[in-house]
This record gives sequence, structure tokens and C-alpha cells, in this order.
Amino acid sequence: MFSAEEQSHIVQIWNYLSGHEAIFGTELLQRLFTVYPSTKSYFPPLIPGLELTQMQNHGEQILMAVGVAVDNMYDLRTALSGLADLHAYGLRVEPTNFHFLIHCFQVMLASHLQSEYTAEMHAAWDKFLTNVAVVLTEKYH
Ligand code: ZNH
Repeated sequence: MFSAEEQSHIVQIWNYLSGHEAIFGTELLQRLFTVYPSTKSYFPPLIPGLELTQMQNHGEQILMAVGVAVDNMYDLRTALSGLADLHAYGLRVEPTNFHFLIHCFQVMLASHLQSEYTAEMHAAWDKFLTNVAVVLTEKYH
């Protein structure tokens, strides 16, 4: 499913994010909520004074799950089965929102890595995150 080159791009970028899940996760959610405000409606209302803590918690959870996906990139369906149930049946997140999140993820990586973030890395991460999104949304149908 992933070439050796794609796999190495995915792991290399993950090594950059790993250990900083709360920081990158917060940045990802802040960008998502700013650029696509409708995505906020899925999350519990932000409580004044606690917004940052809430975003850190949600963002960290999302990034931790991305880490699990990296470790299981050849068996995403099994590794993410519980999360797929949650998003499809519990949260009912409309699939378009996953594209919004992937876009924000790419911009976040590019803004940090600048010219180090090659088009090949971008392509590998797009393929990987799209595979994750497919698994998280396929139970809708
Ligand atoms: Zn999600 C939750 C992941 C996307 C919305 N998430 C969650 C969690 C996780 C995740 C891990 C936790 C779970 C538990 O708790 O158990 N997500 C994820 C991932 C992705 C996602 C990996 C991609 C890639 N989400 C998403 C989107 C949205 C969402 C796109 C919309 C917009 N989530 C969500 C919500 C929740 C979650 C709402 C819940 C929160 C609370 O806390 O309530």
C-alpha cells in the first residue's frame, strides 16, 4: 500500500511530531477552527478561560491517534476500528471535515518544515492521512 520511500517519509515526519502531540495538536485544531469555523460545532462548547486546555486535550488525542496509525499503517482498519465507530455512530462527523483537517495538517507541516517539506513528503502524508480518513469514515455508508 505504501512504497518504501513513502513509508520512510511518513515515519520521518512522525518522528518530528512525536513527543509534541499536545503542541502540534493544539495548533492543528486552532487552525481548523479558524479556517473552517463550522468544524467547531462538533466539539463540546469552548468554556471561557478553559479554551486552551480543551484544545490541548482534543488536539493531543487526535495526534496520539495519528501516531497509532503510523505504527499500524499496514493495518489501519483494525487499529482504528474503535475510533471509526466513534466518529461514524457517536459523533457523526460529516466526511468533508476530514478533508479540512488534512488540509490544515499539511499547512501546519509546511509552515514548520519550510523547504525541508518536499513535494514527495507532502504526497506521502496526503496519501497516509487520506487512508486514515477513509477508515474513519467508511462505516457511514
Ligand atoms: Zn476526532 C474525538 C481522532 C478527525 C471531531 N477524535 C477524537 C478522539 C480521537 C480522535 C483519538 C478521542 C476518542 C476518545 O475519547 O476515545 N479525529 C481523530 C483523528 C482524525 C479525527 C485521527 C483525523 C485524522 N474528529 C475529526 C474531525 C472532526 C472530529 C475531522 C470534526 C471536525 N473527534 C471529534 C469530536 C470528538 C473527537 C467532536 C469528541 C471530543 C470530546 O471530547 O467530546
